[in-house]
Amino acid sequence: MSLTNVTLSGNIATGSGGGIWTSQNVTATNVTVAFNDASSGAGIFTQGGGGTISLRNSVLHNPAGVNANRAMASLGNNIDSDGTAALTGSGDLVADPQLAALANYGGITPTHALFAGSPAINAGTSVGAPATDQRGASRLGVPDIGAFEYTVIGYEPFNYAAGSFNGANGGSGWAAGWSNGGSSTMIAATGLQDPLAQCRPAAQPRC
Ligand SMILES: [Ca+2]
Repeated sequence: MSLTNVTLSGNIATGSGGGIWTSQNVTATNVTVAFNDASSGAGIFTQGGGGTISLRNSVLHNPAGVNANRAMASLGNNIDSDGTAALTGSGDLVADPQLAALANYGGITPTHALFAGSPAINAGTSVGAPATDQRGASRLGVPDIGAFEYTVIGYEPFNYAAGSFNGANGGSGWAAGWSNGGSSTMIAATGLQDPLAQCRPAAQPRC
């Protein structure tokens, strides 16, 4: 069985294998297996003598139990939050992936968004990774680990180089300037015109 861009979340098994129970080979690429529960192998349970689980760019985070009941094969760049899958591939991490709640973050199926600062961000491998995430959003730069690609929703602070601009209107003028240094704060000063200037005899005698 092959899984790509799949989230397996919140499943409960009374026995073993909350997220996946298998006795066959499984290859998981950019899969998130999270918050599942079972007495053995809350995330993934592999039947003894069964197949091999091969993980690439995948997240295992099932704090109600253990992520894996036995060691799994790594194709690189996974997060196994409790280390029970005993992954030894390049880029494998034992860390909290910092997953947001399962919800609709776009696309047609729920996903676990990544919080800013998640170690999954830009920590995957591009080798064998899909061009989009589970939602259909493009992978940005280095692929993230798991089924969700981190994207900033809204705006980010931005910097301007320091500068200024000036203009003139009816002789009174206006001026504005801005400063850099980590914010988008704009500082402006306006020189208001004299409202009676055009009514003065020299400019418009009949006003
Ligand atoms: Ca990325």
